[in-house]
Amino acid sequence: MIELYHNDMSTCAQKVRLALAEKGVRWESRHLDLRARDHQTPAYLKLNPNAVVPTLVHERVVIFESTVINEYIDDAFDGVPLRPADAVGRARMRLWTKQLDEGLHADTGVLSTSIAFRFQKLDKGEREVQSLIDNVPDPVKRERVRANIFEGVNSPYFKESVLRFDGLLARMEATLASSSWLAGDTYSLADVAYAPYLTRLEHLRMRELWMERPHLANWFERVRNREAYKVALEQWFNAKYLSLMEEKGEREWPAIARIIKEASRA
Ligand SMILES: N[C@@H](CCC(=O)N[C@@H](CS)C(=O)NCC(=O)O)C(=O)O
Repeated sequence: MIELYHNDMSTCAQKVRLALAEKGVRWESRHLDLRARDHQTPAYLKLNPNAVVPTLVHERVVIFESTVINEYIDDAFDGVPLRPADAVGRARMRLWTKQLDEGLHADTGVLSTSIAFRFQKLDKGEREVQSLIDNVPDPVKRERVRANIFEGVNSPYFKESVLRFDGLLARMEATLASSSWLAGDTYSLADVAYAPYLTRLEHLRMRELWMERPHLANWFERVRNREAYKVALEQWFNAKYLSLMEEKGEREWPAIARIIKEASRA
């Protein structure tokens, strides 16, 4: 049996659902409500001590960390290979997935929380928010989450996260100018990994960031037209999150555009 502990709108969970869908693997859903703090319960912490989704359980073997899970899925199940056949392609693929794990995923959390999700958390009341923050196991992440919830776009993390994303999109554009997919001419776990992050930027009304990046825009269009994207992402979209991100994203876009403009002049 394959069980996935996940959340409908979580980028890392989207990434794993996308790999499962591309491979045609059937799985059972264990959906966690992050607002209800299902991921901080003692039972879930036994599976994933980092108190985050996703976690895959395959025949009682527990695997967490979405990049690791996706490589496991490619190794363990039949279906179309999701890693390039050659060593160079695999190295390129891992350079892309590594960047998410080394900071860009955290940057997504900064943007999403500072712009939109902070309002859902603040609605729960002071005591519940403090408890949510105090139960984040990693102390560095704990302080980042605290700043993003209480300070929003004035959080000291916000500007750098915007600029790191802009830099990422520039690198994607340059790569996609000379290859169809991120790691070469075949769709791979690199494309699987980035599809949810572009989707998040789109939901936060930041799509102007690729208006003048035609290769990236074309890549995103091709990614979104895949059947697996519909099954793994679109079918799980949560209307409440979408409207919150749209409303708050629209409001903050001028500040984001200003950050990027000022950095380009500096
Ligand atoms: N490096 C982890 C990151 C997992 C992660 O940050 N998951 C988020 C959702 S995308 C989460 O569970 N957040 C809840 C929280 O931090 O309280 C992975 O790739 O699996």
